[in-house]
Amino acid sequence: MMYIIKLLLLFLVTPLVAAKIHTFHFTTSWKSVQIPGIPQNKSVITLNGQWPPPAIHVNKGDTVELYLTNGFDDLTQTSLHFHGLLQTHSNIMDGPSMITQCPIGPGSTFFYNFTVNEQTGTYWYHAHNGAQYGDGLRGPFIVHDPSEPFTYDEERVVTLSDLYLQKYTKIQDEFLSRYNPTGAEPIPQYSLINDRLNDTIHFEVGKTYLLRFINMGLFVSQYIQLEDHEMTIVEVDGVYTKPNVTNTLYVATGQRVSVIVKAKEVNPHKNFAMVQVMDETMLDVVPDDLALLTINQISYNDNYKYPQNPNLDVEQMKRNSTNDFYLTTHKATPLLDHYDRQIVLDVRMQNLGDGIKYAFFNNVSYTAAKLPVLTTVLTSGKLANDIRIYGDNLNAFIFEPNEVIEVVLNNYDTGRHPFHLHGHNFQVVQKSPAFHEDETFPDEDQDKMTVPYNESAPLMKMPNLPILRDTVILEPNGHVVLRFRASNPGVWLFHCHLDWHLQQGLVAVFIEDPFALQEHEELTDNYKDVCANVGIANRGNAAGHDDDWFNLDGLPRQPEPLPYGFTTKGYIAMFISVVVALMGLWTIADYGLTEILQDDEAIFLKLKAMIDQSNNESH
Ligand SMILES: [Cu+2]
Repeated sequence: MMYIIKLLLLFLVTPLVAAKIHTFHFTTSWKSVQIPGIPQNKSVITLNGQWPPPAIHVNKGDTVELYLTNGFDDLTQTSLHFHGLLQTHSNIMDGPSMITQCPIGPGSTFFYNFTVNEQTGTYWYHAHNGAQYGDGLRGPFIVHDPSEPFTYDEERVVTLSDLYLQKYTKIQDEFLSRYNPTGAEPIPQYSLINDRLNDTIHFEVGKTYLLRFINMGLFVSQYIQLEDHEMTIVEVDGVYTKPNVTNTLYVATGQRVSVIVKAKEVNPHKNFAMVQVMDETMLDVVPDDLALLTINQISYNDNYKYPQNPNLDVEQMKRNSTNDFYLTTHKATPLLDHYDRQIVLDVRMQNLGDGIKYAFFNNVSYTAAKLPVLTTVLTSGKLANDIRIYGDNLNAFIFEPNEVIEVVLNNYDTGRHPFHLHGHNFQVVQKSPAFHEDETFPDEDQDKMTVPYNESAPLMKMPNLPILRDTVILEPNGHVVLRFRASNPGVWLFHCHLDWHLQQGLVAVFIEDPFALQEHEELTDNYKDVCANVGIANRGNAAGHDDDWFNLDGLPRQPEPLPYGFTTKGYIAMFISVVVALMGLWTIADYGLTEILQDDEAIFLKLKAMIDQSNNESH
């Protein structure tokens, strides 16, 4: 009898918790829009003619079926990544172009079909094809949880981003140009919040709110502070944390932070400022007309006055922002107390022989192969765990099943880099502060200034309960150490989420348990059609060969190094002196000037002659 009752109960309960399927049919197109608060028009990528793209809300365990059709009329290619989702047994749905799929060409449709399984919390989706998401193809992806370890009355999604008025391809071309030899990152024109210049968040007296902050920007980290309201961090990157009270958040591109905020218990008879501040240390120059700080409104009543700048001490605010290294997860996840495999990645920025500044892990600047890496894994049979078939320009690493991986990142660069791993949350087991942040010194001194990880004398005590997340900041001239278990077969990208650096090649490819991946996944007809549409083969090694898997003739490679005897500093000094001599002026961040220069082939030819001559002399 008991059994029958149980069965009946099960029958009654099951439909209530049944996973839902969320189906989307999206077609991309360009459209010039007026973003609220921004005086200029901006050409953005719309989905079905709409911008901004919709926030996707699902429940734990739900399935997403998303048909993305390339409707661009200008040969723009695309692809979509669901940032933070582990895609267990659905690596093929992860999205990065030339890693787990071909770019979707005009007229072609890629079918993204996956289940979110056990994950909950705050995620986002974005184009993963060049710096394309900067033109607006990105949106929140929220996984609701019936049993969250905290309570609140209402939630608000708050997206932060930086806005460039020019089209991403134009900025990308000028950035990766011999006329930008210092690799100065393009400076955005505006900060956005919820896809407008300023936003109002409505609070009601006595209520409690969950604010989900997502930095969907291309480049700049953002500080957030609420006037006269306390924030309690309860989630980072889809991982619940022990409650942590703070008054300042620091959110790097790719990162998410959710906080609980209690509204005032009695009517305050005023509204409050929510201050958003760009991390200006990331900018090579701060143009006069760039507003680093914007004031948003926590409104109790729209008839109250719009809040003024509460005159924050911005420097103090920066010092007070929460260091995620000291957060702990809500569900105790003990330290992975050893590693089976250590991967040390030294981050450097250097010019190659074409005069362009590239980014490197251990002197390799990721250069996309001829085929998506997943195609090579799934068509190479027993050779899939032979690193040679992937070529030597991907920064590819193959992981054995379930080994504990330790990734050490040493920053031989003065920049701040938000590193993101697909397919995993990693434990942050070391996170150094910045070193020599306020000093300027030549590239040649990087080795002296950088403090790499020293395993025999770690800077911090190994945390017993380390924070888990999917995007972590690597501080200037410092280091971070990350650990995770290779228990999710797939091809997973590891890259800087400062998207300009991704374009410069700051990328590694982790090929995790390739034989298990072959068992679980196969190239679908849709996958192959999308590749065929853009002329990419569906079988072969990194150079596209499938007759001899070790033949890498024609492998796309990074350019040759600068000529012998040429330091980066020497090259840039010479470049600048030539340009100054020819043009009479030079501003590294002046892309208007760059445009004029790019037409002037004569300058480059003269430079090249000087390099060649100098090269001959030095041999
Ligand atoms: Cu970076």
